[in-house]
Amino acid sequence: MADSNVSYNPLPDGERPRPTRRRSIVLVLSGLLVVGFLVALLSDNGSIAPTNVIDNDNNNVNDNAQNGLNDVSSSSKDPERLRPFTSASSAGVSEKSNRRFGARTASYPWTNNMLSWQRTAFHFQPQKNWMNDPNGPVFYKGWYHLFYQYNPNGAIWGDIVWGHAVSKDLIHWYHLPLAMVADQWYDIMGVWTGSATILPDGKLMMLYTGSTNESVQVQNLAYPADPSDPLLIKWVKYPGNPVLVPPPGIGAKDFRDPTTAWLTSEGKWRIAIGSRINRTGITFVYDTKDFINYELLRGVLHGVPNTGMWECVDFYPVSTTGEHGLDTSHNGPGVKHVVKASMDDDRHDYYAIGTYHEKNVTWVPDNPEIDVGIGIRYDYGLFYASKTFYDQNKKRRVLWGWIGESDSEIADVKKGWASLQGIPRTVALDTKTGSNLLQWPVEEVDSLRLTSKEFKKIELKPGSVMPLDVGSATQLDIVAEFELDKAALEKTAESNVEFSCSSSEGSAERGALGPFGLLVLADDSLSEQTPVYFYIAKGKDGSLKTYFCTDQSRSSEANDVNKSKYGSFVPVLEGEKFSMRVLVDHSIVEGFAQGGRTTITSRVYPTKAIYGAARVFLFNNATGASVTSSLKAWQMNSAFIRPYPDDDDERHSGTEPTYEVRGSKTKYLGNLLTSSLLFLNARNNFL
Ligand code: DQQ
Repeated sequence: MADSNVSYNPLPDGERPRPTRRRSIVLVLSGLLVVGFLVALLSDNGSIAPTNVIDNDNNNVNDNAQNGLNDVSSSSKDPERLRPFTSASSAGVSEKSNRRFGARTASYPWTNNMLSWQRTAFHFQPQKNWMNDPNGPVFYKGWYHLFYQYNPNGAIWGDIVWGHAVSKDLIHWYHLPLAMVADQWYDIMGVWTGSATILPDGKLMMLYTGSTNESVQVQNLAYPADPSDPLLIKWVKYPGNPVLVPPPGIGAKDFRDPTTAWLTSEGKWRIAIGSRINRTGITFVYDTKDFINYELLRGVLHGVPNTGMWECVDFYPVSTTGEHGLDTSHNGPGVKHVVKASMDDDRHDYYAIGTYHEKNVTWVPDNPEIDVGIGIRYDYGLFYASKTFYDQNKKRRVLWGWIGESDSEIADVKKGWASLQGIPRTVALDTKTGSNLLQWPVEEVDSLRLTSKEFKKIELKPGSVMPLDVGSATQLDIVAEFELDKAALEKTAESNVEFSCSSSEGSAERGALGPFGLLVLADDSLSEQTPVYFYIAKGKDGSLKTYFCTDQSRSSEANDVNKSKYGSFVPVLEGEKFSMRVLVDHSIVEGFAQGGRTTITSRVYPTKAIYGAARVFLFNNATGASVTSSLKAWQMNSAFIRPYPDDDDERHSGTEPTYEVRGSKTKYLGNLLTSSLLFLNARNNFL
C-alpha cells in the first residue's frame, strides 16, 4: 500500500461540477506549459536517436489492412452493425489488427465443430462477443477485479463499454453486469481504457478515457457507488467529467489511457497519459490532489522519436533485490522503474527499464539502444494493451495482456466471440541479467494441473521427431529442459549469426545447433503442428546467441489464418539449461523461455489437430548436435468462468463457487475424480 501518512482530499459525496473558473485557470496554465514544452520538444526532436530494433519481429498486420466493407457472414447476429473498416490509428482504437483475411479472402469452410474447439478452457473470456484491453485490474476487499473493453453487440470492435468479472484466484471468474456503459456526452462514443488507484484509506478511483460525442479523447473519473460492496457492481461517473481534455496542440484523438496514479514525495498523485507529437510517442504527466483538478507538468515523462502514438502506457517500480512486487508509489533505493507503451503503429507492447527522477518528472532508460518502442517487448507474439497492478494480497505485480485473434473476422463472427486475456503473469526484474523482466504464469495456474507424465533424458539425434504420449493434448502445461551435446557445441564453427525467428524458414531452417523443442497441437501425420523451439547461433568468437521462436507456418491447413513466425533473442546464462514452459489451451499457445525472460503468445487454429487428434512431439532439427530433453506435461483442468450466481446462498458462500455439469450442481473444490470428469465436460457448458 501507499504511504498512509500522506494526505489527500477525498471526493465530496454528491459532487457538483467543479467551478469553471478554476478549471479555466488550470486549462490556461496547462496550455502555456504545453506550448513551452512543445517548442522545447520539437526543437529537440531527434536528440533521442532511434536505434536498431533488437530482433523486433514486427509482423505489422495493419500493413495488410484492406479497405472494404466488413463482410461478415450471414450468420451475423447483428447485421446493422456492419461498417466500413477504418484505420485503427485514425479511430484511436483497437479494431481487429489482423484484417489480412477480410472480405476479399476466400474463407476456409470452418465447421462448427472446429470453431467450438477454439474456445479456451482456462483463459478469461466473456461469454460471447468482442473483448480487447484489460482495464482497471485491482484487488479489492478480497476479490480480484478485471474490467475489460467489451462490445456487447457483436464479435467485432465497436460500441465499447466496460465488461467486469471477479475472481478469488485470478483463474476462476464470475461475470458481473457491465461496469460502465456509454451514456454521457463525454464517453458516448466509447468507454475506453483506464486504470484503478487505491488510496491509502482504501477508496478506489478509476480514471478512464472517454470518446466524446465529437470523438475527442478526454479523461474521466469514476468511483464505486457503494465502496462497501466487494463486488463493486455499481459505478458513479463524476458529475464534473471530463477531468482532463487534450492539451492545446495535441490531436483530439491522441490523448488516452490514464495510468494508475502514484504518490510523489510531496503527497500529490501523479498519472501518465499516452500521446504523440508528430511521430514522437510521448507520455504526459499530471499531478493531482483529488483526482478532479490536475496540473500538467512541464516536459514529458518520456518520449521516443519515430514510434508513433503510445497507447496504454504503464509505469511501475521493480525491486532490484528480489522478485516481490512493489506498490506503484514505492520509490527509493533498490528500485528501478519500468515504462511500457503499446505502439499503435505496430500493435506490440514494448518496455524498458530505467531510472525515475521524481523532481525532474522524467524517466531515463538504462540503455537508450533498447528504449521504449525500439527494444524489448513483453511478448513476441500477440499481446497488446497490457496493464499491470500491484496485488497487495500476495505482494506481487501482475500483468494482464489482451490476446487478439489472428483468424478472419468472418470466422470470429461465426463463432460469436473474439479475443482472450492471456494467463495473468507475475512480472519482476530479472536480477541475474538486470536487463529484462521475468514474466511467469501466476502460481494459481498450477492449481489446474491434473495428472502428469514425466519423460527423463530423452536423446534426440539430429533430424529426429519423437511422439510423447501425454494423453489428451489440448489443455496442457509443459515444462521442458534441453541440453545440447557439449562436443558438438564446441566443435561447431560459426553458425547462423544473423538469425531471426520471423524471417527464417521457421522450424524447417536447419542449423548446426538448432532448432529443437516441442511440436504442440500437431496431428499424427504432422501435417499440422506448432513448433515452439530454441535456435542457437554461434559467433566467430565462439559466443552463443539463443533464440526462442514459435512457427505458425504449419499450424493450420486453413488459408485464412495468420501463419507468421514469432520470436526473439533470449539470454541464457553460464551453467543454465535451455528451458521452456508452454501452456496450451485450445487456440492459444503461450511460451515462456528461461524462466520468462522471453515470451511468445500465439493463436492457432488447426483443422485436424483438435480434440482427441491433437498430439505433442519433441523434435531436434539441428544438423550437427544431439539434444537431451527432460520434461513434465500436466493435463490442465478447465477453469470456471461463468455468471455470478443469482442464488443468494451461493452468492454468500464466499470462495466456493459452484458450477453445472450436465444439469447437476457441484462444488468446484471437490475431489480429483470430479475434477477430471469436469475437465472433459465443463467447457461444453460455455459453447
Ligand atoms: N483500446 C482502447 C483505447 C486504447 C486501445 C479502445 C488500445 O483506449 O488506446 O478500445 O488497444
